[in-house]
Amino acid sequence: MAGRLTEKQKDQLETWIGSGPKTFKLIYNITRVECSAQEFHRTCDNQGPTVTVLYNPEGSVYGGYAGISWQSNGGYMEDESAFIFQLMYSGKLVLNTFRPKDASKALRFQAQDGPCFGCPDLLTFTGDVAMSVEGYFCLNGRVSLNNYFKDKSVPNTNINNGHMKTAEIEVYSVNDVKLRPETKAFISTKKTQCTGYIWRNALDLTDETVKSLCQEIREVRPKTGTDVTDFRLLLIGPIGAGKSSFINTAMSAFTSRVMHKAPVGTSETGLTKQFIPYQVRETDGSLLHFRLCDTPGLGDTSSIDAINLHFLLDGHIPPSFEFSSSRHVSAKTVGYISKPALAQEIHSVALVLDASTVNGMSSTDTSLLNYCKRLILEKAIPFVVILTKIDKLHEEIADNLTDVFKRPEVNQAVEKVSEALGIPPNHVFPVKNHYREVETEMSVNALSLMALRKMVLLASDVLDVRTSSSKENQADLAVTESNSA
Ligand SMILES: Nc1nc2c(ncn2[C@@H]2O[C@H](COP(=O)(O)OP(=O)(O)O)[C@@H](O)[C@H]2O)c(=O)[nH]1
Ligand SMILES: [Mg+2]
Repeated sequence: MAGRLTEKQKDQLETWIGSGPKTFKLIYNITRVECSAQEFHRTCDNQGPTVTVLYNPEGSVYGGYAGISWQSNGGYMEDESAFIFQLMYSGKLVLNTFRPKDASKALRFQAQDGPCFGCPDLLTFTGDVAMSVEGYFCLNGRVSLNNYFKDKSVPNTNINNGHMKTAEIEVYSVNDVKLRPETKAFISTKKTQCTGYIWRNALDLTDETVKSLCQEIREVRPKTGTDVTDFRLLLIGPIGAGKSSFINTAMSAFTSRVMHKAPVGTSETGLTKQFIPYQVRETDGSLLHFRLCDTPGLGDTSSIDAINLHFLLDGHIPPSFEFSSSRHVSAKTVGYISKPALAQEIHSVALVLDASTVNGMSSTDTSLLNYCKRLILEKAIPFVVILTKIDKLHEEIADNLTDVFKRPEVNQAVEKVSEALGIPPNHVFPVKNHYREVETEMSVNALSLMALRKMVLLASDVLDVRTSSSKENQADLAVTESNSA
């Protein structure tokens, strides 16, 4: 089950915890379960390290990390690794950690308390707290730094806005990603470089990985009450890069048979002529909560250029729309959606590139791709790169994908794209598509699911921001209207 904590916030917490790659699994939250110390201890005791996160109505996000398991035995526990943190204050990014000044009472284990750090420096709640009619919890805890945690001269009110009214508390269990010994050694020698790249190194391309990635992706869905039923994930890239093949490959991972829904092939003008948002089904027929949007090729002479891309990103283009290289889309184009709903906008984009061609990319290619990237980022849409055809980089990769993250050819292609486009290596996903296989391959599935998971998670983050900002706009509008009435 996905929580409110964004991928970026998890990355930040991982850095603060500071002992390598981590997974975050939501194990308790007060809106789904109840705000009850008994429930908290029932689900969170003996679960190893955890992060507790509070979200208040003003958009402040703060909490605490416990490096050892919660207990209900009534005592204090020393924890050098514990810290209190803030990630947002009143909707703005504010990053702070408050480390113990005396770690001997870093955690308090009272059965009648929710998560409690210090004596108390951060007490979430005691006993049971009911949800108010407005949907908030007026917690009976407090923020009171400078007892057992340093306050770094930050007033408590600059963390919790001076109150404990809270929309949500989440507790995540935090686990080390299991690294193979050679990966650990690699990390310690290259610690500061491309940690995300190494992170992927940690995942074995096995049946188990595929199952858990499928489960993770299945659970990410748009919040109820937003009118959005699925995330729109857009694939763009040069003709023949493997966009349509990637869609088929990602679909295959959920059905365990090779899918051929999106037409694939080589042709100078490209086989895909239309914008098609494909729905993805599982073997039992149930729909997943995203659409993979296929497009014709990107480039000067093909039909998607920066102007058409602009309309596509904003949601003006209807499904099955056929682009033409001789005419740009405009407000007069038949089928043009003049006021796209949030559900029709694009929520994340993958630029698909053929890994075997990245070394020969001309400066014209690079500048067009950079232009598209800037356009996408200007619209605050998250962006990743999918590097297809890695099997073409070396025959050993074609034969065996399991060591893909250790292959220098793959590393070099990732670095090259990361440099050319100015994006971090952990946003570049090497994949091989099913293109000649008749049965699905686990390693192929796993790589495509890693890319898909990132796209879905980024889309989910962006939709949260867009829905909260459109709510704020509506509230502003309501105020303006009532003022002018
Ligand atoms: N070797 C190899 N060929 C691929 C891969 N992905 C796609 N192809 C081939 O590349 C060609 C173009 O693929 P397609 O998906 O139609 O590209 P699109 O124009 O970007 O949609 C097809 O012949 C595919 O079989 C891959 O990962 N490895
Ligand atoms: Mg295509």
